[in-house]
Amino acid sequence: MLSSKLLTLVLVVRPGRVLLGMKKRGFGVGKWNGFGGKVQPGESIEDAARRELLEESGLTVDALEKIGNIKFEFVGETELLDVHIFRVDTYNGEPTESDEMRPQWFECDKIPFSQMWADDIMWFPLMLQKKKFRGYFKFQGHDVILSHELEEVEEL
Ligand code: 6U4
Repeated sequence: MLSSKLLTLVLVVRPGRVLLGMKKRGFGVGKWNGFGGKVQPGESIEDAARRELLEESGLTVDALEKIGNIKFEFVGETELLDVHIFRVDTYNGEPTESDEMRPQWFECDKIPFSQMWADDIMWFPLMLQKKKFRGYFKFQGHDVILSHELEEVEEL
């Protein structure tokens, strides 16, 4: 039985654009990704998402919309990553580089999927259309997806 670790991932969207961060250290270093990280003990998933967004991008938000939940298995690891994904359309502040992330806006038709986690190209179109989804991805190393499931859902 695999145990699981709760994580958050926040995508900030403006009409026709999405904000991504270049991960400068830690898990996923060298990839463009949303903002997020581990949920701390005693913290709600949504509070963790707000905290990580502020720490990594300098932005604060009122409303976070739950948009997806994906579980990631890495072959050889005993812990699943249970990633709760949020979409944000209204925020306060200006994106600011942190020790962990370098934020940059991308046009929605120029998202740098070749420099992102391999699963992103499958679920970003749903996220951009505000469709909710659940998924499971089994990775071999950090680049190869061995199998996956992805479905649109009404509720998360
Ligand atoms: P800290 O505590 O900051 O040292 P770190 O090892 O850097 O931790 P963290 O907390 O930033 O990792 O969390 C990893 C982030 O990567 C989370 O936002 C979830 C996200 N993530 C993990 N696997 C992913 C995947 N396959 N696709 C994706 N995001 C993923 O789009």
